Amino acid sequence: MTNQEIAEIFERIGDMLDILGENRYKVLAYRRAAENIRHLPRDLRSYWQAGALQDIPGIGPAIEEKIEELLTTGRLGFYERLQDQVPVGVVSLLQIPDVGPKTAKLLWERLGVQSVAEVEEAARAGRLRTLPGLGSRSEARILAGIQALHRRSDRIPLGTAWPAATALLDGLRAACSEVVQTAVAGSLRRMRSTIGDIDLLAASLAPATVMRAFATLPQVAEVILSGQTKTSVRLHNGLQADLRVLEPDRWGAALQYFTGSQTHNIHLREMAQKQGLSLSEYGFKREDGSEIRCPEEAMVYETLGLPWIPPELREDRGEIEAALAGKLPRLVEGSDIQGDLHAHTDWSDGANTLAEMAEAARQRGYRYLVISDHTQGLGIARGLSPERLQAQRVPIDALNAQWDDFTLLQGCELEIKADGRLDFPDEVLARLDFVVASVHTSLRQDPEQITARILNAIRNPYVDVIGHPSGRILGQREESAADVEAIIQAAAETGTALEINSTPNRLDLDDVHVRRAVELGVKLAINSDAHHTGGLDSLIYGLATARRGWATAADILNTLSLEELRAWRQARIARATGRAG
Ligand code: DGT
Ligand code: CA
Ligand code: CA
Ligand code: ZN
Repeated sequence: MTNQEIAEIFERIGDMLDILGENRYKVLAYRRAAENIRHLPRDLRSYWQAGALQDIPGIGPAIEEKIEELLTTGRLGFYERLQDQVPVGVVSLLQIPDVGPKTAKLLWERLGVQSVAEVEEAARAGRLRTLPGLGSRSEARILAGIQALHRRSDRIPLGTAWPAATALLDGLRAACSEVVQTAVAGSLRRMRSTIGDIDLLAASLAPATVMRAFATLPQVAEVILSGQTKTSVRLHNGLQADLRVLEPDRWGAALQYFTGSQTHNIHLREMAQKQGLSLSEYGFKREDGSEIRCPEEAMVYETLGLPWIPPELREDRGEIEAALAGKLPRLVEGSDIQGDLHAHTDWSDGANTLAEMAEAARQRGYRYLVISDHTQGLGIARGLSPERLQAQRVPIDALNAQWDDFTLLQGCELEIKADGRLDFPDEVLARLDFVVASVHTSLRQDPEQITARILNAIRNPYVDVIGHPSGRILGQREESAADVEAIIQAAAETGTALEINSTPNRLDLDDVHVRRAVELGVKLAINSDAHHTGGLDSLIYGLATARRGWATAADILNTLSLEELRAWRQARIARATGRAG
């Protein structure tokens, strides 16, 4: 059994217990075990053989016993008994956005439905609205959720694929001395928010040796296809990865070709044809059959009379025209980032202390970190009252006395309440160094209602940034109905910044909205929204999203120095309060 299959069983056990109304902690324990097994770098069996199952976070004696049963017999009695109580089809209803365990149970018990298709049929027949607690609005929402489900593919988040790909290439270089060069290609190199499969390249004069080394890496669960220049494998974590091996003097051409996107490549090929050249993954061919090999990627572009184009822009969204006109943007880079404007601590729902978060930010070379714990309105995240917020100032000041190269700023992640009011009055917000305002509840309101809530926050003089404006969770929750265009326009008027939340399953704003914000001169904040020290590293995904949206350092708020950042807030407040202050 693969890790993926075992993880799925535990995931399903969690869902079944949830539908049966079991204890919350028990449900969470199974989900956590599933999540950790899913992301293991090696075969679960090897942990078991080493007697190290309980070293995996979230695996205690009860779950260890179940893993053993699965690995030795391929079956699990506990799971089979649960299936007698809850049909698998009922569990599948949980895939529908907005259908939780309570609703799934209700639909099953009252209507007897046991599949998404049956729910869809019942909704179309108007039978959902008759159930207690559901109305015609819920019915429409569930129907819309089913539509979204049909559109959804099984693409994986960038934040899952990127570390897996990097580890594979590290492993390959370590395992095989015949490898001259390696690179990530495909949508992953373009840093799309979701990835279909992982594309890897290696340059070598001994392709067969490299392929063999690749196929036997510990992450590999099975070889799907093995050809002369390409090997496709499935990893223990369920992802598919393709490795192509090529001659070093064709490296640039192959890297360019396999980075894509396909539409970008088609556009380049048309340009080549006009010059009497044909372009493929092997390089250029002239009409007389002679070759132009490209050991470097830039040579492909150079041959076509273009400057090198950053991979994040290669979607044929005007980058080739901009390159021809000498108008490619100088995209923001990691080294431009001076600090992070959104992080949580154990004062609300974060895992680490103020001191630990500060030290982690400082180690990453930042000059400042905004502590933005949740406010009281978000009860489930242990949101802070104005009093606790004031108390938090004391340790922050004490920590700041220790450094002269780094500053903790006190902020909050201000709850935008369901009725549109903000969680704190202006005088509390005025005392803070920085304010991120976000919507976390009632995300399914009508477009007018939810847009009005966010616009109200944008117009507050003390709100600096709107956090994760669209509310999407990749693979789980569609964007809210909020009118993002209206939000961007309002932000342009008030000078409020919008967040690019870097949490891998958010990436919100997305690249397309980022580009629109850049067009209208709106400042963007690339924030980690870290809930533990390691979470700070997610910033690379937000940075990539900013780059895919054509953002330069000047478009990004957290490229400012500490002094500039403080001045930026003060100037905005002064302007918004009519220069009274
Ligand atoms: P994905 O995997 O769906 O996230 O998207 P990509 O862009 O990684 O697509 P993939 O994995 O099918 O192929 C990787 C790149 O290789 C793609 O961006 C362009 C290039 N490529 C692969 N097959 C073809 C093809 O048949 N025609 C063209 N023009 N390009 C191809
Ligand atoms: Ca791919
Ligand atoms: Ca591929
Ligand atoms: Zn947050």
